[in-house]
Amino acid sequence: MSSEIENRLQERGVTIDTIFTALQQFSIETPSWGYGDSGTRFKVFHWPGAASSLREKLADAAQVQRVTGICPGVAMHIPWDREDDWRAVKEYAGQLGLHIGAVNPNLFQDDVYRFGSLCHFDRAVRQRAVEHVIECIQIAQEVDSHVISLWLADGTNYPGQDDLRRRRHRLLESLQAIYAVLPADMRLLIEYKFFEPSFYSTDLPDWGTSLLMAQKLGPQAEVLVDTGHHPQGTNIAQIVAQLLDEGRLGGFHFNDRRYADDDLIVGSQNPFELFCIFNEIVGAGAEGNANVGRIAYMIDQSHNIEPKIEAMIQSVLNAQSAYAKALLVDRAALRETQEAGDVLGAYRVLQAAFETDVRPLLAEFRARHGADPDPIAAFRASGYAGRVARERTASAMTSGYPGV
Ligand code: PSV
Ligand code: MN
Repeated sequence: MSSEIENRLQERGVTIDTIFTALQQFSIETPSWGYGDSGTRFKVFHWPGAASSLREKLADAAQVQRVTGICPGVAMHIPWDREDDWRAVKEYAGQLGLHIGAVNPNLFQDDVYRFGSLCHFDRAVRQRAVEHVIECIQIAQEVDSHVISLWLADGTNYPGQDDLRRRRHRLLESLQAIYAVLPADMRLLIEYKFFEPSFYSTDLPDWGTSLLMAQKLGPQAEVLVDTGHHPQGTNIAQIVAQLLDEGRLGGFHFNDRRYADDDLIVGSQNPFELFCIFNEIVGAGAEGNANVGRIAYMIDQSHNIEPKIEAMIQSVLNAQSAYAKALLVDRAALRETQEAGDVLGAYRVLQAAFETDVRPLLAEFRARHGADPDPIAAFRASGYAGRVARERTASAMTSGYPGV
């Protein structure tokens, strides 16, 4: 039980119910592409039972929701998840207790995008890319999603390959064409990434560039922070603080990394960084920051060597745990120590929260809200993974699917 935490909270006049209410408001979207086969540049290892259609991906996502209770949304990538009947998709998701979350236009796989999409020197390619995003806006409306999440692979590999300022002007013009048709209840999240697939320049390399674009577009445009998209040593918590202050933190793509955009389980490599990110959010929320309530929390991971559904569940648990720890930070003590110039004291306030074992608290929270106290154990016990490995392999064999 969480009585130790409860006693410590009581000393500060905080009830456990306040913490549970905050936890109840925290949900995190899982990505459809995290359930299908994926690989490195060197090899795609087929995972037995990996989902190969949007319906299968939704069925897998429903398992994550069933055991965690905080993942009702599923992000899609178009055209990877293209379907003919979007109303049927919405209904099917609803039957599974899910809804479609962010719609991600894919602007990096068609041959015409070799030199970029929204920044391409050829107007016809830019137009095609803009039209694809507009199609995604229409799909989002059909499935009742309110978020378009935009990441560009645009950039250059060599100095002189293209004119950097012209590329920037083209980007803004393309984004303006998209923003002009964005429905009033939809947000455009602009993701950045400092390199890859381009290696000399990337058109949206950092949060500052995304923020400038968002500010030029209007209030429905916000910045998306993918935790794997920064140079080594970047202080992501500080970026989060700045975006919150500007009211432009649209959402997150959570994952963890060590070297580049590794797509590892969020919180597996640097749990303290994740905690520090949530600490900024909870701190801003406690001061009434209006941006906090509309942050779209999403996972962006593709697992190659570990079981995909379990890895997704573990990621959700890690994020929830970091958030719960941030909720336990003694804000009054933090402020007091900060303003007294007590450097070590302030750090120790954060450390006390970070080192708290929140597992009993979260188990109790889950039990109260119809989820399983131990989601990974519950998923393993369900036999779902073995069942889909058998069923999907059988149906793939009859359909001649070459991946098996
Ligand atoms: C690009 O690295 C990215 O983070 C974008 O969010 C894409 O949508 C996603 O990965 C999947 O390729
Ligand atoms: Mn991403």
